[in-house]
Amino acid sequence: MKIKHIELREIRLPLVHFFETSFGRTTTRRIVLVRVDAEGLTGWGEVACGEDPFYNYETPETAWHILRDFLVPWTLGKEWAAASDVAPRFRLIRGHNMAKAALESALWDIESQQKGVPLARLLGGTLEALPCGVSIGIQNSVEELLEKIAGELAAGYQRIKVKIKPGWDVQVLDRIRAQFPRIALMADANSAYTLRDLPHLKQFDRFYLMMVEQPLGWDDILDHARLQRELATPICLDESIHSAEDARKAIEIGACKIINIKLGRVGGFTSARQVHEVCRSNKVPVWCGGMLESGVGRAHNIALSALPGFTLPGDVSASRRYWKEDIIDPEVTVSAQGTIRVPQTPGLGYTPSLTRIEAATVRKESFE
Ligand code: OSB
Ligand code: MG
Repeated sequence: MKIKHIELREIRLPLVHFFETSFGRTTTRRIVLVRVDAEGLTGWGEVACGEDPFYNYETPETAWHILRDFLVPWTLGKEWAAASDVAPRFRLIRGHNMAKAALESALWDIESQQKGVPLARLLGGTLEALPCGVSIGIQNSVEELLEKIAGELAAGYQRIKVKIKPGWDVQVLDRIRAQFPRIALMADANSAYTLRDLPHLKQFDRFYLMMVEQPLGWDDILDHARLQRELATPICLDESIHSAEDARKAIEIGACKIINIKLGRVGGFTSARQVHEVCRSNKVPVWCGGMLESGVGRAHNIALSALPGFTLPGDVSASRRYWKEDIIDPEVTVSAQGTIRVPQTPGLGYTPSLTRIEAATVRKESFE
């Protein structure tokens, strides 16, 4: 495919409900979208980073810079045999995986339309209905959290993930287990603890969680290996895994028993497929994480989640949990059984709404 035109846009989307993690609260998302035109087709991608460099170092500004000054000039006007050919070229840039993934995934979108196959199938996906969980942020009170959990269970979601931090962990999990003794439950700390908290973290074992996600340093695997030896609860790594090599090393030293794959964090579909492969060959289950994506990123996450190693419920849930109105048609819906149907039509299977995207746009830049 020959790339004719690339457009960067920043959109603002207010969340239906604030989302709070151990590193802070988000109320409105700033999302950079990438639109690519090639061969008379249009592909879309989304930069998954947060507004602040707290989950990782990327921000909408750093992504815009890396896209405008490097990734766009490297791809524009060039002929690419396949979307998978850009990843080796992008590897020259250290990090900035979320910027890379946004452009790369737009090319996968185009390739799947060109070939007339669903994106999920082009990637090697086989699942037709995806098991869904939800990620519930820190609330103003435990009562509000318990109410939210009840609501999500009533909607059919198959597992509940709650965000934790020091001061909002053991007591909260105790209350959850008192009310919901048997639900599939997990906790995500987003790097809020250190090995000094070992005696405290050991208490988590009494909640028989499916896993505890990224309890220690955002860039650590060694201390996680030490912690995993002391914990019965499986550790799932999120922040520390950026590539198949990271996954291999983490598995090799016993730093985790489960891996959360995020398309943006690992730099796109080519890398995500490699991480998936390493995990599968080591019998490490994976699931698809989320970054409060708009419909564009959500559609990509759905395609990725169709790969056969995604055996655990992911964080990819219905559009309405995040947005009054999503920017794709149809919006993402979840069945009463807590599943998302993988689209069987060519391309993304969801159409970005130009009117809604335009209405939410605060800046754009075009490259011919
Ligand atoms: O660690 O998985 C995370 C949101 C923002 C940053 C990091 C994380 C999350 C989530 C939300 O857990 C997942 C979602 O609902 O999109
Ligand atoms: Mg996480």
